[in-house]
Amino acid sequence: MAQVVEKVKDTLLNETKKIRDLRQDTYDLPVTEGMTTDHGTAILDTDNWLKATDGTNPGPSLLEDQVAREKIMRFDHERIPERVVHARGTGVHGYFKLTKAIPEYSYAGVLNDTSRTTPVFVRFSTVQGSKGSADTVRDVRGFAIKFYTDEGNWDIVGNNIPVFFIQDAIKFPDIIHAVKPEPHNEIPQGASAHTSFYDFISLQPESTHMLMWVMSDRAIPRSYRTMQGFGVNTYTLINKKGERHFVKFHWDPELGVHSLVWDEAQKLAGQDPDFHRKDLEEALNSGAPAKWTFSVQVLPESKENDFDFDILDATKIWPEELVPKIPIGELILNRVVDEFFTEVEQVAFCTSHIVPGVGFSDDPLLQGRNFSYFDTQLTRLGPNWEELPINRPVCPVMNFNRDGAMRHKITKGVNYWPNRFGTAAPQGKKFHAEGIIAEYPQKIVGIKQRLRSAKFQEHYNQAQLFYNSLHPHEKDHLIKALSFELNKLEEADVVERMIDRLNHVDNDLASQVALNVGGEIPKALAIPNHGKKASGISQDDFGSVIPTIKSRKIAILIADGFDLIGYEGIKAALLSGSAVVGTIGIRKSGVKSASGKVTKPDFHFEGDRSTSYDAIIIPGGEHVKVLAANGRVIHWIREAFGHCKPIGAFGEAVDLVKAALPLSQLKFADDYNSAEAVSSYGVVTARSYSLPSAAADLVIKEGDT
Ligand code: HDD
Repeated sequence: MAQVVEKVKDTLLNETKKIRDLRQDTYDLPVTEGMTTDHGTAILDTDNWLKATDGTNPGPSLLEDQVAREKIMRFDHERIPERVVHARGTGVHGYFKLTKAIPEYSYAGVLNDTSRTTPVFVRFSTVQGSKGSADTVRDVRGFAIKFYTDEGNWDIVGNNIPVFFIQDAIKFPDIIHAVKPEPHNEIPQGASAHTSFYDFISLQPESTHMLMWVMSDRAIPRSYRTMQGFGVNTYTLINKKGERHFVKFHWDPELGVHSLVWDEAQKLAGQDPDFHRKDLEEALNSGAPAKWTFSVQVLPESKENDFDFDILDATKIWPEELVPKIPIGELILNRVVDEFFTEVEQVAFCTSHIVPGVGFSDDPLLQGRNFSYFDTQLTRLGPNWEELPINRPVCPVMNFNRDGAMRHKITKGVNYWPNRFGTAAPQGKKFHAEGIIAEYPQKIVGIKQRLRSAKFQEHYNQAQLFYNSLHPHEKDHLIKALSFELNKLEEADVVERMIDRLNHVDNDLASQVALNVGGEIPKALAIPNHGKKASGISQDDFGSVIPTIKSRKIAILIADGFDLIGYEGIKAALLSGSAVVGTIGIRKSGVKSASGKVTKPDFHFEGDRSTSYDAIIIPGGEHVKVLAANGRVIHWIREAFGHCKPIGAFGEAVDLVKAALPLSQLKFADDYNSAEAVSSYGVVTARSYSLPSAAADLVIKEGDT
């Protein structure tokens, strides 16, 4: 195992070493001569404030102590404003490999040169919660990627959901004010189940499609590594002939799309608020890079009006049946950060950061975003934020922007253009020399008005498309999620408006929610629910079988008297599949096997929970008597079953598991890869992965009944 991690780390370091070298950063400076102040003078004592003393007893502390004052001052000013949205997140390094050049669409180097390894940085995030909120709340997940390309930084600032709540950026402050904690009591944190959010949504039909996605399992991902990424907005690509195509960007995870179950997500938010952050770190450090396929959907300008929706409307998808996805590259995330604040807190993305060959569209949401990101960094990082190591391009930067707080670069020569030295932007020369058009000469209309096109007025077709495309168990989860959320609202008229809104999607959906939350059961509306479905919406389309146990977290439960050979065999089988194994014992100080050998578990039963694991396995041996008498162990088994997780049992442990679960509902899985399971909690989900063929005598598949 260790050698795998070292090898992986070396490869990764080389691939993204370029960035580090270019930044001449002071990584891991050895503190050989002792500590210094920020201004470089030796610190002789960092434990005692300088005081007036009588040689034995100290008197008052002296203000003149620069060492102490500097240390306290630096501490007092460590925090910068958190992001106004997406405050909670984590980020890692990696690289992008183009697998298919697309010169027919774009002349961008990063989309044409398959020999390149483009370093990237990706930050995943939630939206509503503040910086210290939990990872596993129900929320959209940010998926922001910075490509450090040879032609400049390219930021695709996406989400794990392909559409958005609003069509026009001007509504963004409203939707965020509505979903963030309410101004009178700053409640709730990390949740949308409150009146102001649904008051806004129920008055904003354009949010209906996005609401379906946010109430589906997409909003409680099992891991950042098992969610899709979408650029959401419509951009454009420009080729060397000056032809323009509309484009949408997609990231599909190698592991498939998988979610937690809601009961699990809520518990994890309390038991392990850093669950997703840890999952990503453990996976990358265990030698399991996270991978996505990068695809584009491309539309020639001539087809802009061929659809019953407006392709510039961010509340609509481009169904893959109508505009196929073209896989063109691979994103591999493989290196955790060295320091969270300097890399993750200070990384800054801008939708307006595109590279030549990529362009904007008139998508009104994108147009407004282009202003907002560039503007918001000033509050968090100041005008020279692009000189910070994590934001600095790896290609030459040359312009006459100068000064501003925290300016790092020392630039010789004049600070204006034109000038007597004739210095011009080197990149501009290259493009002009090759006759490449950097800005697309788009024809634009000229009447100043505040309006939206007719197609922007339609809000239900795709919400119905989404709901129709879900599997029964996914619909069940969505109904339960909406029932959970609306149940928390204090004002009946907001509940009624929401039921009416849902009724525009599907009468059965609205009726079940109404029944659960005590609203009026609505009559079916005349609006046609065309029943159309689209691929890429139900999670099962992505293969509910996670193809590997690599980086999956698996718990082995033991107590005194366990079968040592069985235990060691199971552990070796899991580690050989690069799983992350946790041994959970009756005590952490040491558990004795039947043959008398003492094993030190990673956690004791009170110190960790089944929610942190993807499966549990119990070896055989006399220890089952001790386990059977431990209520926490029985809860481990039942909770894992209730969350539809595989439970493996060997020898004597088979009867323990059968006793712990509602036998009448049990059927024993004879294969490990079933796709759907009903658990004793009535939670139905599709989630499975192959357990090692360690020939468990009994495998309870994902809560089989
Ligand atoms: Fe945004 C941050 C994604 C709409 C304004 N947004 C932010 C982040 C992500 C997104 C992933 C976190 C970036 C990071 O990790 O630092 N935002 C989206 C997506 C949207 C979207 C996919 C819809 C398609 N955003 C949106 C609109 C506006 C903003 C309409 C404003 C008009 N977003 C911001 C921001 C943030 C931001 C306020 C806060 C922190 C930051 O920019 O750097 O400018």
